[in-house]
Amino acid sequence: TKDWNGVDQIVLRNPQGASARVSLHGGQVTSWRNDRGEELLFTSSKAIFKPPKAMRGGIPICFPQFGDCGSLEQHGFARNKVWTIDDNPPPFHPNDTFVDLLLKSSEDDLKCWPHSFEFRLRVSLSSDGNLSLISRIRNVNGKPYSFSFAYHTYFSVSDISEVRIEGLETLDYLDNLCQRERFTEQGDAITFESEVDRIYLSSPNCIAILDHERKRTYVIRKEGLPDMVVWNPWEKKSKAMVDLGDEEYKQMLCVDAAAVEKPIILKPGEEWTGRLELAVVPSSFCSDD
Ligand code: TA6
Repeated sequence: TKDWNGVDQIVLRNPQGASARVSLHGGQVTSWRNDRGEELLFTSSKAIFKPPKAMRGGIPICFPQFGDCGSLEQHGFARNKVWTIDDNPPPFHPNDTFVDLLLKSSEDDLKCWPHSFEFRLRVSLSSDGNLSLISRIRNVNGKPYSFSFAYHTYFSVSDISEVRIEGLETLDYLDNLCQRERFTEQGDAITFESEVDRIYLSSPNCIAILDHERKRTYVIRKEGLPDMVVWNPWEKKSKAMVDLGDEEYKQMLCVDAAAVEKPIILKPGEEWTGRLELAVVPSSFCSDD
């Protein structure tokens, strides 16, 4: 199918009826639904489905820069590019439905970021409805280089004031609201009563978002991505954003598996892999930490 801009998008569906939608614009996941058809990712009603910005919602990919601490545009250029279907994909798991996308550095990219890469993204939906994204980034340049990265994931929540995150207690974080000054989180689960924009460092590979009202827990598993970004713009910032409704901050929470504090370094010919796996369960559940 096509997206709102005539750019191709791919719909994945498992036999139980769960689904996911991926746009070639940005390689962005724009929808993930459980087998009851309930949408699990937030998309703004004011989202602008037009380049050169990622649409507000789903899972934009931030590469090769996270944020604006660098020479590139905010969150890098990958989210603004039209990706292609990868016709030479890596091996796969037979029970998953998936799509393989590819982004290679263009002449334009090389002018602002002179490091050739091949970025392979697999988005898959398992038989139990879990969504996974695997990014493989290869240095096809003659010299080493580094990058930062994030799966900027907008979760749909019932009411931001009622949700909490478990798994980030006692960690150090960089506060984007204070020039990335470093603080230490106290012992309690994270709750929300004002704007939050933090990069939690060296976080566990499994954390959970508990949505009490919906009796829903999102379980986030990651590999190769040491940090976890937590963002909610709250009231004032939402009003200043053209592509977010004034009240919509209440229904969204961004929790991004990321590599920000320590950039990923790739030698010539080397490949890096970063995985994200999302599941929804009725209660708190993290088995492998
Ligand atoms: O930490 C998340 C963040 O970098 C915030 O500072 C915030 O502005 C957000 O991402 C969204 O960025 P965007 O460029 O998509 O508007």
